[in-house]
Amino acid sequence: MAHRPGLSYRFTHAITRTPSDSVSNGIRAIDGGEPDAARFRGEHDLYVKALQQAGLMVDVLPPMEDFPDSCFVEDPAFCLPEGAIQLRPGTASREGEGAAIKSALENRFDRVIALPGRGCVDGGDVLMLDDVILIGLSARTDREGADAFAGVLADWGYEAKVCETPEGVLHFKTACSTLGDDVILATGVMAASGFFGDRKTVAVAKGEDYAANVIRVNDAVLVPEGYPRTLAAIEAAGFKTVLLPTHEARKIDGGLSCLSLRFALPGS
Ligand code: CIR
Repeated sequence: MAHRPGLSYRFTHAITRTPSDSVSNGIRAIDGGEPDAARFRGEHDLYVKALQQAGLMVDVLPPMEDFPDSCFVEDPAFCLPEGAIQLRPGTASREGEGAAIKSALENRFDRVIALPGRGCVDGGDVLMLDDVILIGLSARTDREGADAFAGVLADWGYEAKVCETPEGVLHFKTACSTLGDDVILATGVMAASGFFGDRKTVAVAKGEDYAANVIRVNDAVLVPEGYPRTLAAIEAAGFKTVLLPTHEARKIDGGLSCLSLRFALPGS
């Protein structure tokens, strides 16, 4: 696909969803205690403000008690300037989140389609770069889903590559992020994977793997607070940073990218 400078970080809009009270029952690999819903909503408010300060118009959707993980809106959809794709998250308690976010997508996009077939894709497994979209196979994203998704992207003029998310990593983007302009932030395992070709990588500091999930939004990189060595590495690479608390999201394996869908609408 043609190189589209800024595709991966120049955005005009975002969609988020306020954490529900049921977020305390969100899925987690290791039980490190329940997130507190009120505190989570406080952290979420700061997150929305940071997106607004970075220049985005943010749609904040109401909480959905039936879906404890529904504040992680990145997983049930994927957005491009041409339209949005309603995905099928690959775990039973989240399957309905795709249908639940459809009307919010339709408010912003003329073209909204559902992932064809029966396969599953979680948006957390999709890393959009400026010249390729990487799709990580994982416990949530299967081959059928990844191939169907790559087919839709090809129809829309985008090249996708399917990769194997390293063992023990929830989502592809749990272990890497784009900082924009061909610079990738990655854990040691991810950096060694070969997925990024000759792009420059900034290393996540040892013992700070959680900090691999950051988001570049226009001129700023939003970084979780509490990971000073990774923060210093990002700044040393020349990026302006904004720190955000993600203590409650972390308890249920969530990070900064998971909490929003970010996109650029033509003409805005
Ligand atoms: C889950 O396991 O689905 C949620 N507790 C966390 C989702 C994190 N989403 C993401 O990395 N994109």
